[in-house]
Amino acid sequence: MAKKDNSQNKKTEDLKQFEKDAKNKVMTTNQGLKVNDTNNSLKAGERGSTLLEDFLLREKITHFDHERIPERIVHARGSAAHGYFELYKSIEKYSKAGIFTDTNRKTPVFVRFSTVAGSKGSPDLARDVRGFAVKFYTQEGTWDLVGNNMPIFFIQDAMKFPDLVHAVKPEPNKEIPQAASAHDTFYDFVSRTTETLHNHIWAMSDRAIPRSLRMMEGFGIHTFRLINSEGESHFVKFHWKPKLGVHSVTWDEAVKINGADSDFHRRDLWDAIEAGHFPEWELGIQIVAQEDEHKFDFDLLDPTKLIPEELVPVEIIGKMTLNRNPENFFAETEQVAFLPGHIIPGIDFTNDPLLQGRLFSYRDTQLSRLGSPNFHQIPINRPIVETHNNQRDGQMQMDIPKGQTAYFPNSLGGGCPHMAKMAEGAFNSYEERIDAKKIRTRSESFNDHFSQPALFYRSLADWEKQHVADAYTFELGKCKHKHIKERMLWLIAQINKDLSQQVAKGLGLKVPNTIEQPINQAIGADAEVEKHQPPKQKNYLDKAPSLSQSTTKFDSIVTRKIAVLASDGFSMSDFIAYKKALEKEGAMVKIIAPHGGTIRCDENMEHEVDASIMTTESVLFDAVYIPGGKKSIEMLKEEPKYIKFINETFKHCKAIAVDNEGEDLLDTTFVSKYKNDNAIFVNEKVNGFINAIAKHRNWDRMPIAAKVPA
Ligand code: HDD
Repeated sequence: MAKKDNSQNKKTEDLKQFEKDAKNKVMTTNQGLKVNDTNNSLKAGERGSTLLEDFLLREKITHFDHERIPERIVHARGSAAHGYFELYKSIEKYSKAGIFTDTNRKTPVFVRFSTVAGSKGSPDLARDVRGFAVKFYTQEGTWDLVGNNMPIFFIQDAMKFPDLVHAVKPEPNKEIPQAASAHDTFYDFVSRTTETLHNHIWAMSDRAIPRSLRMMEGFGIHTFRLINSEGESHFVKFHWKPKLGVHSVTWDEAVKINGADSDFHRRDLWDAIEAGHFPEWELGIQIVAQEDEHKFDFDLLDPTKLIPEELVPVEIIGKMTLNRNPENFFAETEQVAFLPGHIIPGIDFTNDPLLQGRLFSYRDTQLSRLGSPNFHQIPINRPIVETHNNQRDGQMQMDIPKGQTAYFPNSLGGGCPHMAKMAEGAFNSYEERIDAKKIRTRSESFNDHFSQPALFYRSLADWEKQHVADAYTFELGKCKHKHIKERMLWLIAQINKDLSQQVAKGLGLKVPNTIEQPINQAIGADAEVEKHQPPKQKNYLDKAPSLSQSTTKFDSIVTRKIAVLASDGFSMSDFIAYKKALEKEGAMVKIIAPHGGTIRCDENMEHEVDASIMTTESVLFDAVYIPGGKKSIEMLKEEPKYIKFINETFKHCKAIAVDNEGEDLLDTTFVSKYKNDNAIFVNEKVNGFINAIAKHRNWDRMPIAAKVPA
């Protein structure tokens, strides 16, 4: 694989003109004045007071005082990267967009991943939805696909977004808890807003604690439209499929990773790109013909519903590669502004009421976050095509629009900028026929809140189901109010009775037979409540295997991190055989020694230590290998943290391989009784170990792993 991709694209070139490099340059003020001392303020005498005259001090301090901008109201914590999108095949029968018809294009993209609830400095492994926002710098203008790593959303109408966010964010009286949904206000809201239950069960699944940002799917969520050159519309759902498959950590790991390396995901993305392991996703589309709008048992405009791939297959049409880290976090990752309203000819909106509200919210929020209607002029937000219009002035105007006129129509400016003809690629909205009453209500077709959470749960593998039960038990266990937990138990029972019983047991409660009405209070006061009760579930599909992570890809160990536990005297021949084979497959091999610096193998060669055992934890690795070497193993046995390291690796169902005396170390751990496990390898060839790492985890081990006291 290529190491670093320095290839240019139009956006990279555009950004270059704004980059600044201080290498070999003299320090100046912002006015270009050369600075001789940036360490001492101007004083009245050596020990005297500082003078107001000190413009150097004032410039430096004033800038510092204003360095922060408001963090995003949601999705504050994020990481981003540059890359490009390539189309495999034209879909001109559906869309006239250049990006969907021209297979010779490499469209530059900037992608920002995020958690939702936590603040900017919150840990990466919170149980949360992940944002997956893609900015396509196309030749027809910028298109933003602002999605998540789950295919549905919590609410059906944008009107409820502030309620949802206020409920999940830290409670307003005490600002607790940070980056966590496990608290009363969230479950008070969820238990009274049954439309949330589908996204909620996804959030209780392993999808909410990804192994890597590079190992999660992305979804546009809403049903959008594709418009072809005949002006015909097809409904579309967008999917991003990661080349590395969809993989997650366990909750116990997530909690520990947050302590060991709260930048785990951010670091992983950065390191992978720096190492030349460029993350890749394929873009897929689900197409529904205009005339099939009403053929489903759910409403295509309801963002709490997905179209199972088993009903409408996902057609793969292209690939996105992320190949460059940002130069500056603030300038790019923090200042990038995504707006679902940024679309291009060939793509259009539907009447999904959540999408419609988003079209307002994102522009509005950038005004307070970035402080000016000129936020589109910030380098990362600039389109790669020229822009001309009569919008003028405002804070931080960066352009210098020339001429006497700033209105249309005009004669003094030669009628410019003139309006684009359709043949020149102008945008026009899909001419949807509308004949309606103005009405504030929720469509009855949005009422079924239980069929899809139940389908999701039915479709999971047993180990995934166990994780969901554990997550509900944990989250509700953190709630203080019994009536909220009981409401939740009753609602979970509508999804699956066994699941609810399991959670109730963990909470020490009983699943109630009824709960006080109305069930869904997230509707207008005069709405007919009966219509919003959990209706009879519709079983339009027994199972949708595509929803389970057990059906993902398990064919690669690229970028997997393997801890090698070793000290002075470790066996070089054991080590080198494993190292070579693992690195050939793209894994990263790291030596974890009792101390930093270097260690010597039994062939008396010096080896760089990647981390001392005191500075690292097993949860930061995917698997463990222990080479032989009597002296090395005796030293490792002296350090109890190695025992913890191995026990935890076993607890988290990861692969472990040992050679020769390495087995003695294994025998001092919990694993000694379980060496016949499918992902434990004692004196075996490396191939089995590699396959076990590619399988991600040995989930069959879960019942035994649960007993590890670590
Ligand atoms: Fe949102 C940010 C995704 C519903 C209002 N949202 C934001 C980001 C993502 C999403 C990925 C971060 C973008 C970035 O990295 O800068 N949001 C979604 C998805 C939704 C959704 C997939 C439903 C399908 N959002 C939604 C609604 C509203 C908002 C219904 C308001 C009515 N979202 C915002 C926001 C944010 C935002 C307050 C905060 C920062 C920003 O926009 O730029 O306007």
